[in-house]
Amino acid sequence: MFNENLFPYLEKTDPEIMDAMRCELARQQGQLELIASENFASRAVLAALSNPMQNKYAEGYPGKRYYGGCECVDRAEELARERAKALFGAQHANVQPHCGTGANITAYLVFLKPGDTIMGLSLSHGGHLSHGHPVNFSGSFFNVVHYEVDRETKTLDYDAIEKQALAERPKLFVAGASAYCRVWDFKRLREICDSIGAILMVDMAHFAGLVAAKIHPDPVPYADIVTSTTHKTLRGPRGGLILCPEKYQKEVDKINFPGTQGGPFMHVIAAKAVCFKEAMSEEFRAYQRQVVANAKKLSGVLMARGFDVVTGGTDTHLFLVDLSKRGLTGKDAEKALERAGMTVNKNTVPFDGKSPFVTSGFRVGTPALTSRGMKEREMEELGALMASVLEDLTNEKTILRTREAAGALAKRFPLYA
Ligand code: DSN
Repeated sequence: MFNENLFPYLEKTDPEIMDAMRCELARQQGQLELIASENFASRAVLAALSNPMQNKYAEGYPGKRYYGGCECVDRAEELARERAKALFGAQHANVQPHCGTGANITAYLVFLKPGDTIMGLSLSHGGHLSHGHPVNFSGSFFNVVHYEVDRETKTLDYDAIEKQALAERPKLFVAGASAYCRVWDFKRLREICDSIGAILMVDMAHFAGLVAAKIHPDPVPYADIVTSTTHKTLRGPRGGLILCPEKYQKEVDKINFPGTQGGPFMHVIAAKAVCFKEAMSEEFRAYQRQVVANAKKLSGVLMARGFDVVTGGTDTHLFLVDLSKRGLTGKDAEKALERAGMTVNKNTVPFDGKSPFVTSGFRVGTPALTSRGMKEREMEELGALMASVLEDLTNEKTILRTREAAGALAKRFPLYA
């Protein structure tokens, strides 16, 4: 049937793109990937992404499409929906959003009209652009009130959030973040939302894998709507997901298509189905436990070397290193670490005085390296390498020596080899 090795065709038709792809593969294999939102999908997920369903138009939903010939893709979408529902214990799943922000756009439009008030975590305190930042659609369509973390503990202060919510009375409250490393109290947020008649939306994009493995509080029983991506801790294809109770099913599906999207990416939906199946396994749950254990270990090693980790540790797959006391910027740290074979991203820390292009810190995540099989022992090694670069950021000899050591560590845990 279908030729499983497609690369010779790409090589022949477009050697320049083949070369760029080889370059990226070598980068992923040779570098230590610590970007908290990235991961390495399984070969099964990659295979599903490269399948002929990509050729199929299937506007609509299984059994109710605007095109003929949808019987095979219907099976894939049904499987994806049913698996997502079973994995997260949700009454309804929409697996069509192309990305997390797309899922959020749909979620907002199910409940809100332009000009309504939303309340989301400020970007500089760990929130996400699509939670009301002025440069994003969410910030220009809606009236936005931002909550922040506590100045002292750098964690969420639910009493302060309640006070602010009572004063501002948002129509919708967004929980979730891209750079917050502690768990969320969804029950308390539900109570706050109930007291003002607000919708509770949870964007679990970052910690969805942890929720699936039942090692993070579960938002599904408390939220009116849950959005996610499928490629971060969940380790699937790039894409979005929406979960909701049955009572919102019709509206969610209608706003997603035809409301905000056109034809669904059926090959990506097939790959999402594979991802959800993988996430139901005991192996996946063990993987998620290791992701968190690795993040705790790596942050511990850096703290033992004298680095400030925001909130003094982590409950999840990520943490933030605050360099302000050392007089370093996240921008310089990111550059030096990259040259030393470790990929992180600069990130503002709460109450940061520096711009998002410079920042006083950087974000570290362990999902990708844990997918390569690394455990606490390797986190010790990696923490020592990171610290040696950060302690002497402009020392070329250290950078080159570390680059070699990082490459050797990567080689011991082969990726797609
Ligand atoms: N850009 C993602 C992250 O890095 O957290 C969120 O969309």
